[in-house]
Amino acid sequence: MAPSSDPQAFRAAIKSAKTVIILAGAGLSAGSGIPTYRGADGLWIKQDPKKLATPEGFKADASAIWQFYHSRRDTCLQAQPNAAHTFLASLSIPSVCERLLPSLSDNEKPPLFITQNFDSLSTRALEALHEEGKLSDEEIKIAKERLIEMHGSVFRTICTDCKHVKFTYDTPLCPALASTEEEGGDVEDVKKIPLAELPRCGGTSWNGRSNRYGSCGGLLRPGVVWFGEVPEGLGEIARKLNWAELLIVVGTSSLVHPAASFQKTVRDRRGKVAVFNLNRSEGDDLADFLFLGPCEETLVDIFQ
Ligand code: BV8
Ligand code: ZN
Repeated sequence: MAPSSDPQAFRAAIKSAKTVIILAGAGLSAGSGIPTYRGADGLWIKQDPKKLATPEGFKADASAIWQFYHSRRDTCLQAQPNAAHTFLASLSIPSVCERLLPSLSDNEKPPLFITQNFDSLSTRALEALHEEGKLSDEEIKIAKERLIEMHGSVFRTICTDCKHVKFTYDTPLCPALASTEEEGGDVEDVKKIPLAELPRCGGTSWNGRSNRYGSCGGLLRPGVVWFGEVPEGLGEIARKLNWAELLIVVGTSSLVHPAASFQKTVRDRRGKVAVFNLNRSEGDDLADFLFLGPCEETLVDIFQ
């Protein structure tokens, strides 16, 4: 049966669901000016993910990868959460959650929010509500626990030696990245930064070995999940998908696994799937609901 695009039917499903999970992809942040991956001007159309988004690529050319991620960090830093980020974050406000999702069981509030994006805009949308006093200290703590950035964050670094993980909005992460090429330049023609001048553990370029955790001088890597690496939070995600009565899928081509398999997992257990996308996407003909258009409009309108 073709997916329904009847807002009333969707609202009825939302109001009766005891467990709701949200899964987002790059389309959620498109409205904030962050390029998607596979659209006409997508990142993976212009660049080679094997060179830029794999551990092997990092071993082969850490300088090119750091320049690629440095420019993406800056793009994400300059971006602002859009209406869809803010709407999804507002589901963590108890009164909003109660009004829109009245059947959610207590331990399912707010709904689990899985994002494939590493731009941290969903985190920043929560922080904005907290600054506005719409989320208490306790509520934002719970909301952040219910947000799984399954592909990591571009604002995290991981030391390749001592494994220290650091979260920072600082930019550039080292002097050598300050004058890097603008995003979109071909990887081949970026300058070659010596390994010693790339981001190092403890923030200083390293001249002597030290085994101090967090300042060992080791080479840092971007804290994102590359192809061939295991995404984060899969244990909790698998447990929750088993019981999900409704999976809301926002702005993903549903081509990257394991996230691409979540729709089938929910449907196989008789849960419902609602897809919000600008265009048709993989598997959406099997969805129960399909709302085409920019999610920063469709997602917000449907709940009015
Ligand atoms: C793993 C970080 C083993 C780096 C990313 C099974 C079958 C086939 C392949 C595999 C498989 N299992 C594993 C694989 C290999 C691989 C994979 O899936 N390859 C695919 C591409 C063939 N997967 C992996 O390697 C994963 N690891 O499997 O480990 C394992 C797993 C489990 C347990 C044990 C071992 C790791 C995947 C993570 C890779 N890292 N990013 C970087 O990006 O720099 S992936 C990258 O793709 C991003 O994270 C992105 O979020 C993600 C998914 O892409 P989308 O978000 O969907 O973006 P896209 O551009 O494709 O689509 C955007 C959509 O938005 C479009 O539909 C568009 O229409 C829509 N849109 C646009 N504007 C709007 C909109 N919608 C609404 N409103 C708008 N305004
Ligand atoms: Zn270290």
